Amino acid sequence: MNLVGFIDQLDAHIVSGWAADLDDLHRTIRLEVMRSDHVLAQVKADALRPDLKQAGYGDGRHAFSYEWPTGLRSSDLRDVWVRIEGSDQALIRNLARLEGSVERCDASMIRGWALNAAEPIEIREVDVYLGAEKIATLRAEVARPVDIEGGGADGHWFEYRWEEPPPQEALRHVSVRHANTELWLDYSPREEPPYYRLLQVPRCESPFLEEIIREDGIRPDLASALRELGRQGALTFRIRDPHFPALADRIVGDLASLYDGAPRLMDAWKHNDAVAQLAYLPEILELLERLYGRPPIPFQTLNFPVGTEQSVHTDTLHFNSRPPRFMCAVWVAFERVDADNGPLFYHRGSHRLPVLELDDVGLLGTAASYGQNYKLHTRVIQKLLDQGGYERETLELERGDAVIWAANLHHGGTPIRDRRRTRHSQVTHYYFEGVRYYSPMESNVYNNSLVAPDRRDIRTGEPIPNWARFIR
Ligand SMILES: O=C(O)CCC(=O)C(=O)O
Ligand SMILES: [Fe+2]
Repeated sequence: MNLVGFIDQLDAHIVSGWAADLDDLHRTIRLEVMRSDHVLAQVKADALRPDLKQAGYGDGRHAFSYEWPTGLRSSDLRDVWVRIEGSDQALIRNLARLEGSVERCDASMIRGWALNAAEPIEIREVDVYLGAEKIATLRAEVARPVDIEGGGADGHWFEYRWEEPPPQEALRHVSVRHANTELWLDYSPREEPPYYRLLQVPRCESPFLEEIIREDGIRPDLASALRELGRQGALTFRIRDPHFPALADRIVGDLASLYDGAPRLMDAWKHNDAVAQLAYLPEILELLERLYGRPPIPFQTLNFPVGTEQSVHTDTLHFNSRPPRFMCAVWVAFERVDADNGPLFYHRGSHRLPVLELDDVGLLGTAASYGQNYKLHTRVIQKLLDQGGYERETLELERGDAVIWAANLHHGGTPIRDRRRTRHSQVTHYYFEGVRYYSPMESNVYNNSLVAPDRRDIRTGEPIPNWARFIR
């Protein structure tokens, strides 16, 4: 869901406005008119507004209005808000000019200011997050702290003091938004963040990796894993979890009768617990968080009984994000993979090539052109690789070996030489917290259409929040 819309009018007689889901403009949004915590009315945003149609919001049927049956005192109006039914996501006032900034975030406190510049007497609330968890809601209503000169607005400051000092690492996962909106506050502390934290790329892919390793005091073994993944685009490791052998056997056994001749089974995690457990094995999640600098979210699985013989491709064409490249695959061997049963191949360092989405190669995504688009895209990336410099590597692995590959790594499956051989394996795809994810095969960034199917967190089955936050 990618909400747009506003409250255009709110007075003693009426509340009205519009709301639409940019990801699905045919959808009708159901809203609740609220006073503080009480639902006053339920309304549908489905009335026609020609200006919305003209502006490209589908058929323009996205307006709502609600007249107070008995009128409303103006003193009550400040407690009125409108939210998406059953959620805490609110529409903001069209007049609102919400501003704010986090000015300090360290081991003693988080401090900043927030206001509605269109109505400066209004007191705004902010939600403070640590990663995906909301840790506080604060009123931005205190005077400017004495030690801050200039900047910010007097009387609109908030302050959060930690009960216990958080680990240094956690401070980078703090973010603050205007309460109940998707408007995140800028982060402009008095001390500017260093340049290597401004760049919103996975830690392992940062061109400033050496600075990060030095400044964060990263341990040598993690540092060499980061360098390896950063340079090659792939990293192999051994799964140590004592439950792995039993899980692998269960997966192979449980799925055996389900392939029915198909070369792969998509999203078996939905009905098979062992597949799901492998996707969120703690050691995999921990490693990915260290390598990417954000917590991973497993969202898709593929199980293979035999080699895929898939031609060279990049997973960024299927799953990308803003900021980009916050997606990766972890491929796990359930049995030995050698030259005969179709090992994976990849091109060393090819993840550093530009991410090419459909529009980059002059194509637009529609269901009808899927196969043709895929073919043309493949032809371009194949030619880029042919220009050389990206040595082809084949991954021969033992049971229990795993490989992480970067979102834009150019890879595939080699031909099977011995058709009697199986190649039981599972790949899990991960997004990372606080990114806007989408499927480039169905999207068009120039048209502001980032389309993502319903993506669920394999750990919970819940939809994965789809908005971006900066992490510094
Ligand atoms: O397992 C293979 O041979 C390739 C799998 C792959 O490329 C993928 O799942 O994205
Ligand atoms: Fe792939």
